[in-house]
Amino acid sequence: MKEFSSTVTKSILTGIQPSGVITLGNYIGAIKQMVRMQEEFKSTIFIADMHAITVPQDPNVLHENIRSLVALYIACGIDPEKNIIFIQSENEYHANISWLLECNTPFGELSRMTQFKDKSSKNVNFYAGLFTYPVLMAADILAYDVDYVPVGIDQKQHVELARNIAERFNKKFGETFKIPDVYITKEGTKIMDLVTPDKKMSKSSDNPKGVIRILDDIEDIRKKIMGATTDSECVVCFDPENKPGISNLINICVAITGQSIDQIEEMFQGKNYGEFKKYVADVVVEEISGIQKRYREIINSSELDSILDENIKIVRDIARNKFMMMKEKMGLYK
Ligand code: ATP
Ligand code: LTN
Repeated sequence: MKEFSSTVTKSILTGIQPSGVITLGNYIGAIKQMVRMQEEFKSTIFIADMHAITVPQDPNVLHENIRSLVALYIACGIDPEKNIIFIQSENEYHANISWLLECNTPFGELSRMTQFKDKSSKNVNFYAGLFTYPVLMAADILAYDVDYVPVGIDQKQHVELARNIAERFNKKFGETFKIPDVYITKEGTKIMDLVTPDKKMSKSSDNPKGVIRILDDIEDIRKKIMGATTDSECVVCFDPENKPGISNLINICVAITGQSIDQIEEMFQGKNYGEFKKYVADVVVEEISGIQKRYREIINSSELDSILDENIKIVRDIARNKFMMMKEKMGLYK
């Protein structure tokens, strides 16, 4: 059993889809934040592989990505001693809970999910799972009675849905779930695509030049940053509306170095964009090189398997209890 320090009382849970190698955006917006929070919270972090199959995946690539993501979590600083790390599909109770919740989720409420509207508009041949996916996300969260769900702003609506589902269920069937709060990363940490800085940097993007993946070749990372879209002004100042490219690079620096926006603007007063980009590339490359080195040490180790084997037992028990409780309250046979 994981030993948490006695001062740690509140809990957090988050998941990332293994829909590709994680990006600098996922690292800054989600993982780095979990690393910070692991000192203060009972932390659970999982690989949302059942969410990844809501859009078509190549089975071999998906399989690789799942293990790789576990190793990346650890390489990025998620401490297996302080976190329960597991793979969602290894705990079948998530899907079981999700079905019971689906039968208590109004169709209209799901139709309002903006991520569904976005993703379904890109492809006419989408599947039912893409529509019901936020309910599975609610199940992931509600199974564990967590206090906070740290996610980027794009996931806020889904956590709010989980709260609504839990409140409605509690009212209808009696107290069953803790109502979780969304924990949003700081405003500045939404990392944008380097080529089209009005779009968020995303794992599943089809423009490789705009996206930095944590396992990219180090020289390619440098090139991508040096080639990032900027503007014609040549002034390093934070203005997301009029200077989205430069503001995005400033955000990246702030997140990695811990400097303030003012400090960065001051450092580059009177300097050109080439010098600024070189600095950004240096800090990013230094951070990512360390992660890649740790990743190579972990990816094939048996330690990874032991961690997963130990953790799945813990989370299956917790989720199973919640499922049995729900079954009983809903009048299902048990
Ligand atoms: P996909 O392209 O498959 O939708 P994604 O890159 O958007 O993937 P998710 O798996 O949806 O990433 O998100 C994992 C976590 O990373 C979430 O908490 C999300 O809010 C956060 N995140 C994703 N992209 C960014 C970004 N560009 N900046 C900051 N946080 C991000
Ligand atoms: N839907 C999220 C990943 C995710 C998640 C969760 C995050 C699945 N289940 C539960 C927090 C809590 C995404 O696409 N980023």
